[in-house]
Amino acid sequence: MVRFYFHPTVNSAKVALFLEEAGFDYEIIPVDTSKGEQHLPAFRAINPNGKLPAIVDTDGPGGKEARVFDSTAILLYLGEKTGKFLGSPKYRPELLSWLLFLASGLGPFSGQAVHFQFAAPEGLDYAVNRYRREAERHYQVLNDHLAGRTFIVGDTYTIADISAWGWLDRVARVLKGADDPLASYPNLKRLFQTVDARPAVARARAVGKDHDFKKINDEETKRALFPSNYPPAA
Ligand SMILES: N[C@@H](CCC(=O)N[C@@H](CS)C(=O)NCC(=O)O)C(=O)O
Repeated sequence: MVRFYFHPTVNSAKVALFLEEAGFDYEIIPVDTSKGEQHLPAFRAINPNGKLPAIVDTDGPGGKEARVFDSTAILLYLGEKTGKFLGSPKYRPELLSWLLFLASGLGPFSGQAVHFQFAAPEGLDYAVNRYRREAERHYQVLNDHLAGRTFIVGDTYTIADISAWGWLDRVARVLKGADDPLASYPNLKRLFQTVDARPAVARARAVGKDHDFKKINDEETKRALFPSNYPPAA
């Protein structure tokens, strides 16, 4: 059994997709980041970094509970635990490379592009250009790699595709203002459509729908999501 600490955002979505693909028995524990629940001590004991997703595997190594935080760590952990969606061992160097490319490049630059286009004060053109163009550059790298391939690694669906799907699903926010944001990246568009058509995606999208997550972006939300923008309490 896995306890899945969840917020309806990109990185949790990747884990939801894995859990649904693998047919895992899991319990959803909503953590409302707009209310600051990620900063509560009980959650910090699960993820000291105070971000979603995280899991607790009640049957971890040695039969003991184990926490895992960060979406890529969770995908690798659950992939290794189940033996699912890791692809052939002969492609492991490629799997690790593309997973980390997504985790440390495409994902964070996309996230910062969203931040500076939607959340930051107006007029920070340098930052908007920097993050948006770096996001686009990462998209181009992956698009080029996907020429003539169905999936990112080898010839099977893996956790790299699950990870990429999470961000590609939010591309309209990353490439704000584009009518058809993936039009310039036809191989990414094809990958997204291939993954998005899988039955598990519909189930993953339904995860957490019965929980009333806060939707208002008020002062409490800004302080909860961007605490480093505020001076520490005296
Ligand atoms: N590298 C982490 C990033 C996690 C992350 O940034 N999660 C966001 C939601 S997608 C979050 O929890 N934000 C709330 C906050 O930063 O306080 C991962 O892949 O899991």
